[in-house]
Order: sequence, then structure tokens, then C-alpha cells
Amino acid sequence: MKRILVTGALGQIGTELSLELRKVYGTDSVVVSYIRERANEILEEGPHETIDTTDANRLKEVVKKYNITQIYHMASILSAKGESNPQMAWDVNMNGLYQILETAREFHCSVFIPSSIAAFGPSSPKDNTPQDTIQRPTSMYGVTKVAGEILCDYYYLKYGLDARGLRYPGIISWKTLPGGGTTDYAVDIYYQAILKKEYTCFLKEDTSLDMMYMPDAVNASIKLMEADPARLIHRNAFNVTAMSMTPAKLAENIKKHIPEFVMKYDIDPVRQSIADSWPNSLNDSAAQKEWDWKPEFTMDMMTKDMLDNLRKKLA
Ligand code: VAH
Repeated sequence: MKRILVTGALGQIGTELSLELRKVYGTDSVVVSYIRERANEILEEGPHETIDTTDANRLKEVVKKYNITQIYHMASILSAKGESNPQMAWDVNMNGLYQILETAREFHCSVFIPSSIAAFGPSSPKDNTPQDTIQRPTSMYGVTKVAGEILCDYYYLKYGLDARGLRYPGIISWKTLPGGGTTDYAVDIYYQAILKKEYTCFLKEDTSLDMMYMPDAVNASIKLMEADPARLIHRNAFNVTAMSMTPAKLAENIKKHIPEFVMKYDIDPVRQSIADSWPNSLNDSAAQKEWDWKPEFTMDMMTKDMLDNLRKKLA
């Protein structure tokens, strides 16, 4: 019987992943954790703990208490916030990951470790970026992601640890706001389109980035962890994507529903340089071949669902 621990369970992905995991495996089988005590109905509807993932003893205490068999490690500092405090990003993203892997090794847990398109850099092929290619990221977030991928491979090869992961693109959702990301414009724009009928974007209109709607991201994560290990040639950091979009294309898509919507631009040089170092579009054929990955949401379907749900949420 699976007993799952989710770290970073109040983050943008962690929130919806925790909800879906509890739906699939049962509320009492999923322990959700966050770095600090916070009143939250998701936490309170089932077992929940406060965990700083860099605290080895605390991690081991919780894994022992609930007899955890699988860990989804979602606690991370994202790209833009990481660039404003690289030392904290290294500590949280790398020391946190190291303690998760050491705990999983000791207690024989399988682990899901998210990577990102940020694990690629300016010298990676920009278009149709392959699963296996050069990775020299130039953001601290990207450095921690590619280092994390390699560390997870090491734990699999050295100890047989069942570590798997995805290179998430930008994730778009309406339930929980993202924090400190470079792709956050693609979430903020929907809120502003409803509230103000205009949005001032911090990336250039032709900045092409891979994106995915949250339901596809959550389903991909669980599908990978349920995949037959005999089929997996890669373990960590599968490229996955659903669409490649630019701010201009997204604005056009929103205008199909809100014709009077106006897009303005005020470029943030830090986030623009981070975005420019990332791929324009990923090749996710390895995920398709090895565990039947297939997204469901197109940009049209996502925009309709986002606007419908946000109109209710913001009413
Ligand atoms: C970020 N949303 O913007 C994250 C993600 C691919 C982007 O890693 O930092």
C-alpha cells in the first residue's frame, strides 16, 4: 500500500498534485507538508506536517512516523527568485534534494524529483530540444536543476534508488498563484484580463517558451511514477511539453474571449535573460515512447478553462 509524502505541498504544482494524489490513493495515504505552519484546507483535510527539507532529522522522523513509501519532492526556489538570492536557491534546491535522496535511500522510498526546461542553457539546441543534449544553464535555478538530475541518476546507478522526474515547462493554473518564476506571466495575464482587461507583460512579445496546463502536469507526474520501470530507458528529467507559446500568441488567444483585452510590455531584463537562455520548444518523444505521455489540453482548451474558473474565483 502506497504511503506518499509531498513536500512543498502549498506551492503552485504541489497544491494540485496533493489534491489529485489524495483522490487517486486516498486522503489518509498522502501526507502533505510545507516549510511552515499555515492554515489551509488542503493541508487540514488529511495528514500534514511542517518540514524544512534541509533538516535531515525532521525528514526521517516524518518518513518513519507514516511509513512513507514514495516522496514527491516539490519544494524548490524558482528561477527569478533564485536569481535574486542564488545562495538560498542552492541551499533549498540542492541541500534539500540531497536530504530527500539520503532519506529515500535509508527508507527505500521511490522519489519524484521535478526538473525544468531551465536545465537547458544558451548552448542547448533551441528548437525541438532533444532529451539528451548539452546542458549548460546560466541561472542558479537551472544549475540546481541539472545538478539535481545528475544526482538522481547517481542514486539510481549507485544504490538502485527508484528516482524519476520530469523537465516541466511553464505550468499554467488557476487554483494557486505561482511564486518567483519566469513563466508566471502566463498565469498573471489571465487574472489581469478578467480584472482590468489589460496586462503589462515582463517578457518580449516573441519570447517562445514551452508551457502546459496544470491537469496535464499533474497527470504526467503520477503517470511517470506508475510507469513500468522495465520500459524506462531514461529515469529522470523527461522532456514533457504541451504547447510552445509566446506572450503575443497567448494575448491573441485571450482576445477570442475578451475582444477588448489590451497587452502592454514593460520588459524585466533579469527574467528576459533567463527566458532567452531556455529552449523555444522541446522534443518529448522519449516520454511518449517510454511511458505513453500525451497532453490533453491545447491552448484553446486551457484558455477557456482558465477564464471560466477564474471568473468564479474572482467573483
Ligand atoms: C519558473 N515556473 O518560471 C518555473 C519553471 C520552466 C519554468 O521552471 O522558474
